Amino acid sequence: MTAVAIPGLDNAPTTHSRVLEWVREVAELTTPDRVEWIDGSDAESERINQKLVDQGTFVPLKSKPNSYWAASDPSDVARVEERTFICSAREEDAGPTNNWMHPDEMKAIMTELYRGSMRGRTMYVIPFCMGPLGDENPKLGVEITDSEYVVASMRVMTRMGKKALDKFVKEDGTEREFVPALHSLGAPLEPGQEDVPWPCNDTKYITHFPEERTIWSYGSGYGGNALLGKKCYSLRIASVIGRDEGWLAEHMLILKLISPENKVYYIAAAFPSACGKTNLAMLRPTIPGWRVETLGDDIAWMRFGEDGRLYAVNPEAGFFGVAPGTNYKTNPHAMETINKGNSVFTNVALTDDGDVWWEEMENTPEHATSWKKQDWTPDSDEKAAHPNSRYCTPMSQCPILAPEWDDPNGVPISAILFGGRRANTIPLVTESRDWQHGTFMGATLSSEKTAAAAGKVGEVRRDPMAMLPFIGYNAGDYFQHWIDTGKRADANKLPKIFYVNWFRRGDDRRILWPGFGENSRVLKWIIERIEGKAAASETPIGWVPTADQLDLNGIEDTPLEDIELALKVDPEEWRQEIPLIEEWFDKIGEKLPTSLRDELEALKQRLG
Ligand code: GTP
Ligand code: SPV
Ligand code: MN
Repeated sequence: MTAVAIPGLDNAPTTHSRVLEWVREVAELTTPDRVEWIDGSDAESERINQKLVDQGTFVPLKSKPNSYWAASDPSDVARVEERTFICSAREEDAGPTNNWMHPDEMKAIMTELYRGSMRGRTMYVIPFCMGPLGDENPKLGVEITDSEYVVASMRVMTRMGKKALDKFVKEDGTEREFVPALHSLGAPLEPGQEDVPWPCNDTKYITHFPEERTIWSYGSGYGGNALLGKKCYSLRIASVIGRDEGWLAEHMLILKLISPENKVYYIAAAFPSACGKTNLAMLRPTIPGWRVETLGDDIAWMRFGEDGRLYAVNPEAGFFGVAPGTNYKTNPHAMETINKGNSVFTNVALTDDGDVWWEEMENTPEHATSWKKQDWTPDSDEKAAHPNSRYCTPMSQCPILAPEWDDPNGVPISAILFGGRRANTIPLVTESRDWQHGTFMGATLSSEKTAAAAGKVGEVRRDPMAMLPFIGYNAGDYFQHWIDTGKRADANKLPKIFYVNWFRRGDDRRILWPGFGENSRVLKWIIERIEGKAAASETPIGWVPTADQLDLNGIEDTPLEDIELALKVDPEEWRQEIPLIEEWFDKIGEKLPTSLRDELEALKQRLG
């Protein structure tokens, strides 16, 4: 085969042979006009941001330094679960919850899509590292993309560029493994053709080859579809690696809770997309003396340390947070983080004075440009910001960032929370009886669908461990992996598992629990349960506090009846839940661990 001369292709700042081979292979297939190797420098970032401004993708904000507004194509606003595939060699390894196609068949289809797909564009090669660079075994990747927006976002969300590439070849010359992650917008430009601000393609594929640990993404420029270090690598591929190596890759925030006595506890919590991880991770406690620091808001990798405790690391370096609902009252720390600048805002509204705005933020403007680039006023019928609009901002700017956030050893987890968005049935907080029962809680987690993925919002679906769209293998095997994890440590060293629901509603649809900073009252109860200090009531579903067993001192504007309703365990509602759990377990099929069937039977018995 004759080598094609593509400017930049030969400027590789690495000797890593597989990187060089793969980049050449992709360049020859996608035929970009030029190749750029991303070093992560400030000068490079300025140049790429300027290109995004010139293309009309970015509008610089006047109110925040080095920050930009972007509006996506209205069809490209969220993850596309229907178009997301786990292409394991055997269908049963993808399991009943994933879309599957044979790798050969998928590669044949996608190779034809990629052929010439970068024509007229620049192909960027982004070396990146998920998790601390100081890890003795850093988790490396290379994303190839033809999107400048992806380059700018990966700079915020990951440790990337030269500092990551330096890890690819060890001092003794051996080459480390990395995850090749290929992304194309699928929007080639013919000579003379004018570009659009948000190129993408109606045909979309978000594809994972778990045995090869590779990712191929096509047609979307948005978030979890295109920033391949995030959901594709750190959850779908990492969950497979974790299964094989004995650790967990989870859709969890990591927070540090400091008691009035200065005792430190680390908590990990899994809530489905747009169900409160970022908000809990940056919580400002309303109870005196308690403090929270943040380590991560979306993903946790957890493995056992030498002391037998489970340690968590956040693989990311930025927050890709839901904008609507964020304000100085609900999440002041997120507001302070973004106000320091260096952020990208996608699908929020742009105010006339060059700032961003979204629903429920303070200072509603009299006029703004909506995410659809239309005139917007408070009287408009449409929302100013898309419900899944996002800010992309560096973690390092968070005012309550825990100093140990970049520690390769991670932090020892005392409690794991599972939570969903349920209008009924699920009480504010429930303590599991033990790890197996906690795994049952996670495996049967349910939530109303949100705008974070394309499709109908509001439908209740099972979202096991908040990982339904992110488990890279058979969900039954994943549950077994959780059960096995609990057997690998002393029960007293394992995190205790709790189930929370901030979203229970009264008859008039009002949310019963005030949430946000007030969730610190629930965290306090959880810690005091671990310490053996707080009281709880035994119920058929686990240990649940009554209102007088929670610290409600100084809680404002919330009637006691509402709190009692939020805490209520209604056996009738639970009896209605049982067939839904049975249906779900039937869907998982023969790989469902028998221990989880036993838990279901035991729950039925206790409900009578
Ligand atoms: P992803 O980034 O999609 O994974 O979402 P997330 O889990 O980080 O959710 P996030 O914290 O961004 O919250 C999503 C929405 O839930 C926002 O609109 C919040 O305002 C709302 N929310 C978060 N916490 C609470 C809470 O305690 N109570 C209520 N009522 N709403 C909340
Ligand atoms: C989620 O949907 O859970 C997110 C946003 O955190 S995305 O990066 O699009 O996956
Ligand atoms: Mn998420």
